[in-house]
Amino acid sequence: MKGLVVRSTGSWYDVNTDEGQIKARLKGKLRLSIKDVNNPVAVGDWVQLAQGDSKEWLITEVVPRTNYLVRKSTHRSAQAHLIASNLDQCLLLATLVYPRTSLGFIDRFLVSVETFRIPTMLVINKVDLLDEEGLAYLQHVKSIYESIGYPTAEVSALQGIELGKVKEFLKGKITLISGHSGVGKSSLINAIAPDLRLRTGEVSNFAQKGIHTTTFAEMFDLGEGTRIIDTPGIKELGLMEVGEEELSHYFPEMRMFLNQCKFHNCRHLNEPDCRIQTAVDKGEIAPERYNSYLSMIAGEDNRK
Ligand SMILES: Nc1nc2c(ncn2[C@@H]2O[C@H](COP(=O)(O)OP(=O)(O)OP(=O)(O)O)[C@@H](O)[C@H]2O)c(=O)[nH]1
Ligand SMILES: [Mg+2]
Ligand SMILES: [Zn+2]
Repeated sequence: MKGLVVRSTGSWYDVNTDEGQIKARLKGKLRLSIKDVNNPVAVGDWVQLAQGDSKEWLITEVVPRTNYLVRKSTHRSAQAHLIASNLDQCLLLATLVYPRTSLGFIDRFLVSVETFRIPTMLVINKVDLLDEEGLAYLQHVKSIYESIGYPTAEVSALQGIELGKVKEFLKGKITLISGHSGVGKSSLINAIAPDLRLRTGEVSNFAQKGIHTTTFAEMFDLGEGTRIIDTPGIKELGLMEVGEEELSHYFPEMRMFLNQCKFHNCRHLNEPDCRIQTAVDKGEIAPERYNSYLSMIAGEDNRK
């Protein structure tokens, strides 16, 4: 029997099958399909199931994935955790305040999705909290990402502001909702599908960070082919398989200039006649984006 994993706790899995939803465990040692990832099965995986000796359901095999996203397990750890797989698209939820999402984090996320060319919308939540200065910065952030092809939306999940654009984006697709803890992922899903009544948590006043209210990824079926995956907040994102020489391919605004540098192996740092550096000087590439590129090359600890 085949099924779709809709929830994973690490020790057991909720799997949707033709015979309804079942709970399953992993069969003995399931081969790890991706190197350096510590969970063999994730939400969104299609799996083969068989019944064990005491009739319990066992996952015996994972159907090859079309794509997946990973995050680092802990600080400086080489190990990574599979977030979800077989996605049609992603919605990155960010906030400019309470908590603040850095552009560096947004850019790391976008590089991750670009490695599989997963269409992604950037949604800025909690716009109700922004003062005049904050709203001006919001417009700046929006224009950076809109100009390089990412659709954006500015919303308030709490006050139900501007959710139409988000609903339209989600329609008929499997969408992963990701972002730091406390940005309002579960709140946004509740605003769109109130019947789900997902648990939401406070943002700590002291650290201005979320408290990891959602602890396991879970896929919800909203009907008519619309499925969304709520996930625990991520602290760090691993760029597992991205080498220095290919990083610029995952910056859409750099792609079109790539064969115009003097050296074909140009890293776009200090090399002479580099079209990317020229583009930054001419304002064709946002300095914020180029800075993110530089810190990813430097491997700096700016993942938060
Ligand atoms: N002011 C304001 N607060 C919001 C908004 N959306 C969510 N919040 C609040 O932000 C806090 C965190 O919301 P959650 O939905 O739990 O955040 P989350 O991203 O799911 O967090 P994790 O599950 O920990 O990853 C809650 O107190 C929400 O009420 C908004 O649009 N405006
Ligand atoms: Mg949550
Ligand atoms: Zn160059």
